[in-house]
Amino acid sequence: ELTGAIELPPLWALGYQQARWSYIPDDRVREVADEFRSRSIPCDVIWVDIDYMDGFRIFTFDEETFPDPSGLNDYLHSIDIKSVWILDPGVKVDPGYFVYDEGLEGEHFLLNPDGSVFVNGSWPGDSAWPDYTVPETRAWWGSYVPDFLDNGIDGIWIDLNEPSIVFPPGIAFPDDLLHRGGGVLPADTHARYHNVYGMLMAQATHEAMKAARPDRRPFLLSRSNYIGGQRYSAMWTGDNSADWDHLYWSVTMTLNMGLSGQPFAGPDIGGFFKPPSPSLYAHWIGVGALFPFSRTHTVSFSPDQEPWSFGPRVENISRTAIERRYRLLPYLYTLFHQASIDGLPVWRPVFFADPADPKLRAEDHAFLMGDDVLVEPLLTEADPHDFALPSGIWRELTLVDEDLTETPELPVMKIRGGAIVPLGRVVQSTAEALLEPLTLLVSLDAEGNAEGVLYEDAGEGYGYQEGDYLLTTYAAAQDGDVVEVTVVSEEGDRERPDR
Ligand code: NBV
Repeated sequence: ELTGAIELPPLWALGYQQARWSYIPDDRVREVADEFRSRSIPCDVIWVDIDYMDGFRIFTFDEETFPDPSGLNDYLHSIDIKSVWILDPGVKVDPGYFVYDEGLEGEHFLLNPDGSVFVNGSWPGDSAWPDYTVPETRAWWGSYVPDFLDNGIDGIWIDLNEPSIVFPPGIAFPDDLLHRGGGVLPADTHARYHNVYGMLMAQATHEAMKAARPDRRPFLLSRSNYIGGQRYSAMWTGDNSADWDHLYWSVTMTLNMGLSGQPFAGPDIGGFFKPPSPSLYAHWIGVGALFPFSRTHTVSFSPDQEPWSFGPRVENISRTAIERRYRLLPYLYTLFHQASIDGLPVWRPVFFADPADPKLRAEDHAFLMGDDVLVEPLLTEADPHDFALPSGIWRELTLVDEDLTETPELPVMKIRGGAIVPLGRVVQSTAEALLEPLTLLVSLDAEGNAEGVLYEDAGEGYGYQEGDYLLTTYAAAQDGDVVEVTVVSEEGDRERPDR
């Protein structure tokens, strides 16, 4: 309650997403999107990294490689794929470049102790940095967002906002830089504001997205954030590498993010630095498709890192892993809805199942999705982990035609006895009707009862805040050979589909 909860994301942001630094030129973006469709691997989003810009100048497009961003996005939308484009905070020092000129003119940049504009090396070379502590600067930053989005851009990705210096690497912003502040934030040095810089950038971007498109829910991903920043942005776990340790840490980091109030998180699947072996990628996508935020991403000039890049076996594992995610989306969306109301994490440590059981406290390989689905991933190359699992009934769960004896890379998943988990069908993107049909997976407890919740709404926009949603609690009860499933309570004015 002190730090706030996430806003309900658009449904598409819960789909599988594909990135690299960078798909370039624009035709390559189309090609990758087509490839997902022709191989029938579900995908909702392709990401566009820094090379789309003209000389890394933010809010510009390179005329040769990305001459027509709107045309590119129209094409992606025609095959039900959204796009998310990156922005960095550093503004190229370049008289004549509108963002730099207007930033100088409006006194929006961070200052040295002597009052001159602080300049350091970012992607475009010498760069000046917006002082997001100033309300007018946040508004100024936001003033570029509507035109940017008008290119058909669906979501925004903000990077380097620790804030971090690219050239020379390894040095931090000086503590004595001056922030002007404003509103509730007093003028003070960078020592005070360093850790909230990323969140303030996320706030500025989020608010601008919302104002520019009041009928769409903003989807924003930030590398840096702060407690409370979950209100503005999802997060990924930064530049990991293709190591088994990093696969394991991606699970513990995401669990810890959830416990810290940020449920919408996930790693670069497959690892950012270094190419993953086929086996590592297969294990990573196996569990990666279940992360609250699920995206493959890799560094520049690395070998291809798409689900089909590691041969037919890994492609099949990836497809099955991602299909599992899409079947689970109604459940996942219901968990996001819950997180938006009360801040409960989407991924939960296993000890949530039984806080009184001390042997669960150290378990950080297995995890829970919500209360009802337990996941046992293989996160080590050798020496299989000995899972500490909660007592009670946990039944193995099959979502698609996965053959777990043939594909140990796909984590075993279990449903709690006493739970009803809502499932959709396998679709290629969330633009297709997920709940046609709706499946209720019923797992009875020892007394023959079960209960579960489904949240549904338009998947986009704010109609749900005016009642256009349905929150249904289903119950199941066994009577002899028959299990009867009934609606025991409902909330919301959305018309109940005829199913
Ligand atoms: O924009 C390029 C990369 C991006 O791909 C990555 O995800 C970010 O974490 N960005 C960092 C800057 C370069 C880091 C080496």
